[in-house]
Amino acid sequence: MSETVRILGAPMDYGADRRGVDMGPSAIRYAGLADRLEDAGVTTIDDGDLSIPRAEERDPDAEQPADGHAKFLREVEDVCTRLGERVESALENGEFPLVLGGDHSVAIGSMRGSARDADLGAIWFDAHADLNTPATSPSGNVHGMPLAATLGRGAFGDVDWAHAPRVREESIVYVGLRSIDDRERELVRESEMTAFTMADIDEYGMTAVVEDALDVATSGTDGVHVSLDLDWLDPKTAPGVGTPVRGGVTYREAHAALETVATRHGREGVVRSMDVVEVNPILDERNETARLAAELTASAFGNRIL
Ligand code: 6HN
Ligand code: MN
Ligand code: MN
Ligand code: MN
Repeated sequence: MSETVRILGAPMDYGADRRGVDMGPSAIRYAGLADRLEDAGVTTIDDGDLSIPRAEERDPDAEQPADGHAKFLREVEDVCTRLGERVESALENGEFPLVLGGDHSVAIGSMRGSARDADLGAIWFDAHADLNTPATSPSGNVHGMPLAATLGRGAFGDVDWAHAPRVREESIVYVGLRSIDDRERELVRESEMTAFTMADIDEYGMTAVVEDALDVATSGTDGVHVSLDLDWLDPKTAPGVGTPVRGGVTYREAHAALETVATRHGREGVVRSMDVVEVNPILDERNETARLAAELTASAFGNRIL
């Protein structure tokens, strides 16, 4: 029986400074996501997009934590609560929830929904650590905070919807880290998370790194969430992102990584949920980044040459 993937669009841009990521879901669909997934042998159902008020209609500072700054916190809360429910019901139906962002704060909702009935590990394919709390964030942008939210750190400890108690630090693995804020560096070092930086990929090779990442994220968990931030790739390959960082993953390394995920998923069914985030069509060149997002997602389900 083939796997059924439920596509959930979350066109949210509250968490990032550069407008345009709200068009990510459309661009990724237009780039052929469903066809690529069908080529990979899965059945797809498209749930459409969550309806999300425009940022201009809202006050970013309407509700703020006592210490620190997290813009549009109330709006992110609303979207992630609704998204988490959709993720959860897809899993209850025996489907695989695939969330299309939107900025990376959508992952708070994906992970919360996916962890409702399971101990969840996570693989974070990203240039960034996304571990700031409202108190450490240099920008106040929630897309730099989804892991802190998921872990209930700092002010997020008081925010019920944000915390996903069934995600433990030691089950979270970074792959491709290369841009960390000073205070965030301390947080990563002091944490129980595993971090594979770009230097580790240079040294050991992508396939070996992702094999190790999967070992860590599956150990003692019921399944893994894969979070794919397109700024993980080098900006020459994926220009359509709001926070590009040079020295990123190449086209071939990226495919190798997701194919390694697919091999393991095909054998053991270890992946429960996934999100694909931070595609910004306004900054993109001829929808290249969205096309890459569609291709890489299909690779995660085993779209191979032979
Ligand atoms: N992303 N560390 C920076 C911040 O503002 O907290 C950048 C975060 C980027 C987040 O790309 O998902
Ligand atoms: Mn990110
Ligand atoms: Mn990033
Ligand atoms: Mn809590």
